[in-house]
Amino acid sequence: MSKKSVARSIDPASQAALDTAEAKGLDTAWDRWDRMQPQCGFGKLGICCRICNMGPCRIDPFSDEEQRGVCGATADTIAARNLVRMIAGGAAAHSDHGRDVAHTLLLAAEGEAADYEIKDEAKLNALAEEYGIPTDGKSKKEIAKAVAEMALSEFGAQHGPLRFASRPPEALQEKWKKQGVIPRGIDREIVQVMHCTHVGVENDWKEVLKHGIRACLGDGWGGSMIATDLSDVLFGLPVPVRATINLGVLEPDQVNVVVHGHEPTLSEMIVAAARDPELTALAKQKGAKGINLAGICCTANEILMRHGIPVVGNFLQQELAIATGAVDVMIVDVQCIMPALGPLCDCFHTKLVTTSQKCHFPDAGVEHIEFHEDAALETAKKIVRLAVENFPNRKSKDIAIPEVTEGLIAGFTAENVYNFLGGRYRSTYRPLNNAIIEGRIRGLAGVVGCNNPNIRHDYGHVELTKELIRNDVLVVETGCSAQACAKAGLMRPECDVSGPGLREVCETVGLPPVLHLGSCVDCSRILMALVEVQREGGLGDCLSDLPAAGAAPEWMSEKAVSIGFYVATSGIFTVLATPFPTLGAKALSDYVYGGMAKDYGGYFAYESDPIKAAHAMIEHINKKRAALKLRPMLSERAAATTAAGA
Ligand code: SF4
Ligand code: MSK
Repeated sequence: MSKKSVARSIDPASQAALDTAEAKGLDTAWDRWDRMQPQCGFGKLGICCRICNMGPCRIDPFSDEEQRGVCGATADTIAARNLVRMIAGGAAAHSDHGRDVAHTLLLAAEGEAADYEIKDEAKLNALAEEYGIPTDGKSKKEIAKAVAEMALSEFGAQHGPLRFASRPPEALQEKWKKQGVIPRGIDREIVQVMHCTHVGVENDWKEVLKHGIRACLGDGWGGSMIATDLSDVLFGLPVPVRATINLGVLEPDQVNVVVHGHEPTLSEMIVAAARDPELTALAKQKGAKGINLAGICCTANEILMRHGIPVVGNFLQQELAIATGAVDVMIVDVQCIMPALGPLCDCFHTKLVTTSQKCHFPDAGVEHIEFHEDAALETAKKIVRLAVENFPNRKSKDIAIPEVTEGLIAGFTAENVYNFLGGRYRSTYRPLNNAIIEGRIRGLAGVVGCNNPNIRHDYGHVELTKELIRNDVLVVETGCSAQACAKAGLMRPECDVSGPGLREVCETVGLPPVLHLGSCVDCSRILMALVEVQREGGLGDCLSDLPAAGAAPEWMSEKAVSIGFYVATSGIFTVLATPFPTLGAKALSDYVYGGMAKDYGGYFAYESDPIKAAHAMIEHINKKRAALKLRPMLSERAAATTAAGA
């Protein structure tokens, strides 16, 4: 591997693909990132405003005098407005995904989407009960219709609170009430962010932030949670499943269909189409051994969790997958799909197919086959057929698939994850809580988020996670973070990086120390797992009492900002590798990186060194253990006994 590719990624498959891309003269996100340097300092500090046409206004962070925009906005107001608009963007993306799943459930219940069925009746009934929907004497479809309508009503509700906002402990709900941030309608909160950040509306930065907090809570405890719960109803609750990950899952002698994006309503149908006997026979006629379906980014996580479909890679590997020359069709829906894919696919035989009314490319070679629920399987088959027919167009000189794969176990949920940790015959969180209380497991960490060329690919996720498990912290992950750690072998039960207490617990039940909980909307599974741990008892009254912390080591998207804020305002200390763009605004930054703890229990820190970031989390977990008066860790007690005896 070249020094350049080794500096760009820790993943050997990506290093090889980067070298191939360079040899072929292809441009990647890393090249474009290099050419963007130096990036705009005002933008990084959050103190550039172009909200109205009196601007753009820039605040000089080195000025001795207080500077204001033309309208009089301070640096804090400007940065807060920019920040909450990022939250609104992220909350909108997640929530629109949730709305689409709810809409599909409604169509399925009404018989308008015949290709979908309701796979988890138990979860459907539990949701109906939570929503107060009577189920006696009603058919599955009638209950599903009522649940879908109730979920859809949460988006446009004018009055609150959101129903799932009553899921967390009362102590947390009280904090939200005191701050006035209990979310009402999901859409309403997003619209309110856009309104209050219009020129001359909300001029107090702290109030601006509260509008953003209401919107992110509407995402985490609303849109995202609806997306997760209703996906489970429609497509089935995941169960632990073995699978394979990395660029080497692409097959040289099969039709490679790669699905990229987020929404399982599409990817589930592609799974069915790729298994269609007629299409498989056609693939053989065309000279292929079969059809190989694989995924990128979060839609990969959706079909990995429920079907064990192999994963090509995470966000920064989307271009590298095309650069292998072996992808016959890449199907995309929404979110995290680089505009660069259009021109890149022109360099290969690869066909890029867009499927969503919300995502198009200007490039002539990109085909738009719009996906609608009423003809879901038919459309999916049409796209897979396109891949099969494109297979003979592959050019052998273009093919360069790095022979690197790794095994993993995925498919954990709030409903199943800790049951396994307690052993196969225990169905409560008690064993997990006891392991924490007794000092075998130090605490819990959620590590989530994207890739970003501003940090060596996967390095942040993998090094931070290794340091956490070495220190007996059980880690749960979603999104591209989960994929990074899976590629590094941390999601195999044989993973031997863990500290002694965590290793003992994991070996006893045959689980990895890092658990894959799904896609980025499934951060809601992390929230619910924490709720269950708190509810089990012995670890405090509020989520902020738990020995738990969060991290987003390579974040880049607005969705990550929304996730970060709903996690922190739910009480969880969260470490970012790179800060939010607010550092030019002192009062706002002081609050985000410390002050908000007194209002919500959680707050943020930023640290680019993943080992130091892990230790900031461990220190926080240790403080929470001390506040709960938990015994020292078993390993520390054993070391102390040995030292005393010596
Ligand atoms: Fe400048 Fe105020 Fe307009 Fe922003 S809203 S561009 S700070 S005048
Ligand atoms: S795909 S939001 S890069 S996690 Fe969910 Fe990955 Fe981040 Fe997109």
